[in-house]
Amino acid sequence: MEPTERSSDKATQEMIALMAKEGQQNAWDRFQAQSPQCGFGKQGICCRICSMGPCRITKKASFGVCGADADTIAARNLVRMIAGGAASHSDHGREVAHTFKIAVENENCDYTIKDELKLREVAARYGIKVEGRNTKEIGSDLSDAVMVEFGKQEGTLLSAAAYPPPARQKVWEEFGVTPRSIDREIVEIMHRTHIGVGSDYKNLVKQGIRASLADGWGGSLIATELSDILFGSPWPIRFGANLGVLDAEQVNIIVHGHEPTLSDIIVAVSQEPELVKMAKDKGAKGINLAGICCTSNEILMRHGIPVAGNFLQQELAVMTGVVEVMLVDVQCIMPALGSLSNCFHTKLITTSPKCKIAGAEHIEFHEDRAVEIAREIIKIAIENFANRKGKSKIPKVRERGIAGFTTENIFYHLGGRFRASYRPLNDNIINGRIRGAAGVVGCNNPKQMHDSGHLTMIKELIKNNVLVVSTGCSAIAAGKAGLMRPDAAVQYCGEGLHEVCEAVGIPPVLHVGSCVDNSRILTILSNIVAEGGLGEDISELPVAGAAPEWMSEKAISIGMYFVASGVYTVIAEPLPVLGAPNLTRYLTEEMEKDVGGKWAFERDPIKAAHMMIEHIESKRDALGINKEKERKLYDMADRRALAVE
Ligand code: BF8
Repeated sequence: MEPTERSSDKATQEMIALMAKEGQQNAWDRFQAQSPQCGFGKQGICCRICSMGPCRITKKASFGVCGADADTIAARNLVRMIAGGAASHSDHGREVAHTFKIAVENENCDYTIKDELKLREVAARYGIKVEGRNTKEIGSDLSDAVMVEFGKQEGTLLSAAAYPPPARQKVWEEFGVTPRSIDREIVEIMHRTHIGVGSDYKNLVKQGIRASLADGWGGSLIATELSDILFGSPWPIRFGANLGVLDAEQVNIIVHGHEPTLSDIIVAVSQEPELVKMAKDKGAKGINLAGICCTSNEILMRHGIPVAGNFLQQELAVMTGVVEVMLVDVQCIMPALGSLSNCFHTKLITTSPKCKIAGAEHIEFHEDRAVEIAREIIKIAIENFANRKGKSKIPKVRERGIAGFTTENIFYHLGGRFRASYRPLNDNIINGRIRGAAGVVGCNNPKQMHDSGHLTMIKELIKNNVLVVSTGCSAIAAGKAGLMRPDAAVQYCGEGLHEVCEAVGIPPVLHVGSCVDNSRILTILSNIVAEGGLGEDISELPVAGAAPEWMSEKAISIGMYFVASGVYTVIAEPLPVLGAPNLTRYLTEEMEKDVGGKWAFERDPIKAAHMMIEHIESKRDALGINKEKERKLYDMADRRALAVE
C-alpha cells in the first residue's frame, strides 16, 4: 500500500515512506502482516472464557461447549471490552483524585489548587457546603466524597444525580441502569461474564451500559473536573500541530499517554532558567516540549503545548531522529516503541508502575517528588541531545489552531462575557442557523486511512451547518488539518454556521480535550437541556456522536455511555457483534426504546455524516423547530435594510 493510501496527513505520508526506505516497521505494516484477520474474532463469536474452549460459532456448531450461543458469547465479549475501557478511564480518574487529595492535605506540595471557582462549583454539586469555608476545607470534603464514588457499597453515584437532566436520570432508574459505584460496575461485568453466570444477552448488555455510565458520568467526569481544579480550567489558546512542531535545534521531549499529573509538572519546570542554560551548554537552543495522544491534549488545552501527532504518529515521531526523550504514562502506547527507540538515540521512559515496556527505562513517578522527578527526566533529555545519530528528518508540516473549549467557557463565547449562558446556542439551534451539534471523537485505526475518516466526516457536518465538538485523536486530526482555525468557517461551513462562528470568533470545530474529557460533551448536553427550548432530555436534542476511526476498548465504553445517555452514535468499524444477529439488532435498533439512543455502523464517512444529519433533522422535526426552516435567514443586506427602517 502506498503512503498516500495509508494516511491523508502529509507529514505522516512522508514518514511512512521514510520508514519503508529505512526498513523500519510501523503499525500499517504489522496490520498488513496480520491480514486477513480472524473472522470469528471480528464477529465476536469466539469464546475463550473457560478452558473447555476456545469455542467458536460456526454453521456446524451453533453453541459453545457450555451451551452459550452467538448472542451470549458476543455480548460477554462486548461488555468485557466495556469493562476494559471504563476501568482505564476510571483508574485515570482515581490517579487524579489521589493527586488532588495530596494537594489539599499538604501545604508544601508540588501541586496546588489552580481553579478555586471550579472547586466551589463542583463541591456544591456534590452537596458540600461552600459558603464561609476555605479552599482546604472544601477541597478536603470534595476529596473524601469523590474517593467514595469509586468503591461505595450503598446507593448510587452522586455525580450521576448531580449532572444529567432529571428526565435522563428517570430513564436510567426505570430501566435499572443507574450506576452504583465505579469499581463495582466493572467488577460486576467480570463476574457476570464468568462461565456459567448470565447468558441473556440483553441482561449482559444492561450491565455494560451501567458500567459505561459509571465511566462517563463517574470516572471520566471526575478526571476532568479534578484536573481542571488542580491544573487550571482550559481557556481558548493557540497551538501548533503535527510533526513539524519538533525542532532540530532544541532538546525535544515528547509526552505521550493520558494522565496530566506528571506532564503538567514537566511543562512547569521545562523552562526553568537553570535547565535551559544546561541545554544551551550542550549546544541546543532550548528545550522543546510536544505531545502525542491524550497527555498531549491535556497540556495543549491548558498550556498551548504543541501536539506532535495522534495515535498512529507515535512511531513516526521517533523516526524523526530528534526526540531525546519520549516520556509515557498509560494507555495507547504501542509496545513497538520499545524496540524502535532502541534503533535511535531516543530514550523511551515509562513512569507508571502500571505500564512497563520492554526496551524502556523506568523512572517511577511519585506525586510527593513530582518536581524533582520532572527535573531528573529533563536532564536525561538534555544529556541525550549529544547522542543524536544522523540528520534530522522532521517533516516541514505544521498547522495552527485554537483549543481550550470547555462546558463552562463555551457559553462565554456564545453568549458574550456579560451574557454568559447557553441561550444564544439554543436560540441558534432553534432558529436553524445551527442545525445541531455532533461529537466527533476517538482514535486512529490502520483499517481506515489515517485521519481521513475524521476529516471527511467533520467537513461534511460543518458544511451542513452542524457544529462539531471533538476530543482525543479526532481533535488532533482536526487541528492538524486547520479545522480549528477560526477562518476555517469561511472555507468549510454552511452559511448559518459560518455566520455564527464569525459573529463569536470561534472555529467550527471545538477542541474540548482528551478522551476522559468526553465528559465535557455530556455536561454541555446537560446545559443545553437545562437552558430550555430543546426538550427535557438529552435524547430529544438534535445531536449525534461518531468515532470514525475508533480502535480502543475505551472508545466502546464512550460510545455506550453516549448511546445510554440518549445520543445516536455512528462508528466506522462495526462493534465485534455481527456474528450475533439478535445482539446486533438490539444495539442498532431496539436499544433506543430502552435508553433513547442507539448505535450505527458505517465505514463511509460521508454516508455516516448524512445518517447523523438525518437523525438531527428528525429530532428537529420532533421538537417542532423545523417550521423555522421556512423563515428567511437574513443576510447583511437585509439587516442593513431593517436597520434603516
Ligand atoms: O484516549 S482517541 S487512540 S489516545 S483511545 Fe487512544 Fe483512541 Fe487516541 Fe486518548 Ni482515546
